[in-house]
Amino acid sequence: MEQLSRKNFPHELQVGASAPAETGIVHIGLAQFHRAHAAVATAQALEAEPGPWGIVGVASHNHKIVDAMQKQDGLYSILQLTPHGESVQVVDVHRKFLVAADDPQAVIDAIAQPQHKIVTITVSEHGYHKDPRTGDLNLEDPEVKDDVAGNPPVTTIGLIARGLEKRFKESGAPITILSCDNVQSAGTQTHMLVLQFLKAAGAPDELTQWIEKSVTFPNSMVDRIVPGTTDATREAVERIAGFHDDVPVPAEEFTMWVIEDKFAAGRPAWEHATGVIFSDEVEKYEVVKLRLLNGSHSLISYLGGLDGRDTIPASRTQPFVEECVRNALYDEYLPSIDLPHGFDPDAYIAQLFERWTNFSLGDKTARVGSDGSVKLLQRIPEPSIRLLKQGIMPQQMALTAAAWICCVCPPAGFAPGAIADAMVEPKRDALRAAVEAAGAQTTRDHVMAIMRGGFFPDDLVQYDAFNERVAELADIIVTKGVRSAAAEACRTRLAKF
Ligand code: CS2
Repeated sequence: MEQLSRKNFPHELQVGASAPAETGIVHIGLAQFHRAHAAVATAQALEAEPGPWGIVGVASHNHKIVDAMQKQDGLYSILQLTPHGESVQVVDVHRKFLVAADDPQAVIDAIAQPQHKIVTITVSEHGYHKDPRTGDLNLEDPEVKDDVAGNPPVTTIGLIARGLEKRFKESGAPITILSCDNVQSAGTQTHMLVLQFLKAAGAPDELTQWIEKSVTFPNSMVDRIVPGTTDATREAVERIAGFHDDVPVPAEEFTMWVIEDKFAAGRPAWEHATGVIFSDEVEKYEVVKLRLLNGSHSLISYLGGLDGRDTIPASRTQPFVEECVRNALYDEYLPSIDLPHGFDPDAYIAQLFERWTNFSLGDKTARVGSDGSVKLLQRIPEPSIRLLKQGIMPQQMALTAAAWICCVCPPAGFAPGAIADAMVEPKRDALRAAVEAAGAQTTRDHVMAIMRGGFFPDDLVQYDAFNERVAELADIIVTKGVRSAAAEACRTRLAKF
């Protein structure tokens, strides 16, 4: 079957308009999420209002997507999977491609070029190199250390800081850095991390003053469930659209992007795109999404992983999982959130359950359960601390932590199964090392070594009762199974400690 390219561009399937040759956006992190989210919104914005908003797509390491998109003249498709059918759309907004690991200088140069007005980022939570205990830039991380020392940067924060440094020296033209990751106050955080990087690197005050004056870091909340591409995705695209695409992106229909309108040098007319809201309450929307959607997603994935459920819908439809998730939502997450004006939490939660029940999308339990060590930091500490302060045990937050530990660093003698084994966890070795260093023999000691091992914020693990509860629930998982641990967490909901 013929491969997708400009020669056979199926215009009837195009979403929005094509970008011009002129690039105005540098995007770092070319994997699934950006291509189903901000890239689509940009195509729709360009249809409503043409502008110089072609995208330079920067992959962090992976050549696969860059090579395929170049072969396809920048085109790729989105396979939208809904309970009422499938459809294919073609996106045409990427005009140049780079791989940061091969040529970091080219990325720095692109950030410095005055024609580029926005840098967007989707590098996932672990791309920010934060210290889990304090939330600051982790200056002990070897990659951060190297970047700060002046080597060609390998971290995203290093690339951005060096790009801004060059821009300041050359043109001083204003620019916007827009993080689109699941990080709370993502813009504010990126701003802080860039400044911490530059301070550690001994940057002059003039540079930081220029950043304060000419660079903006809007917060934004991004939402669309986008599973990984498989052969089945490629086959479905061939069947529906009649072309071969090496790198299609499967996605749900729902899409939402709430953005703070704080752009230093203009932006595409994103307000015309589906699901985009410009708001002054972005941080509230971020918290809503990070806790209600992402936090619950983690719980669904770890309970489901331990229960042998391969997909999110297969897990979420188990009554014991649903009960835990409802308790987590209504007892622990929702009361911790200052809701945006006019926001209807019941309608949002009802819609979440529908989205998690999308069997056609088939989002994998192992995908959502991956990178838990960085994701959970955005999800469970604050709601837990809020209840702990009131003397109430956040049972479902403790269950989330216990199930995560049992999946990715199982206590001796416990085999969590193939789904948990497939979860990618960058801290697997560090977790294991913490357990070994503590000489842990029992499940309790194993869990306590992790809880006290610097993987969670100090503000949370200072509550030893919480650590103990995580250990008790993990012990039940190991001895009696995940369903018993879930039942215990539900039985003791909102109990005082
Ligand atoms: C998921 C997210 O990976 C995860 O933990 O919760 O990728 C989720 O699918 C997206 O944030 C949806 O917008």
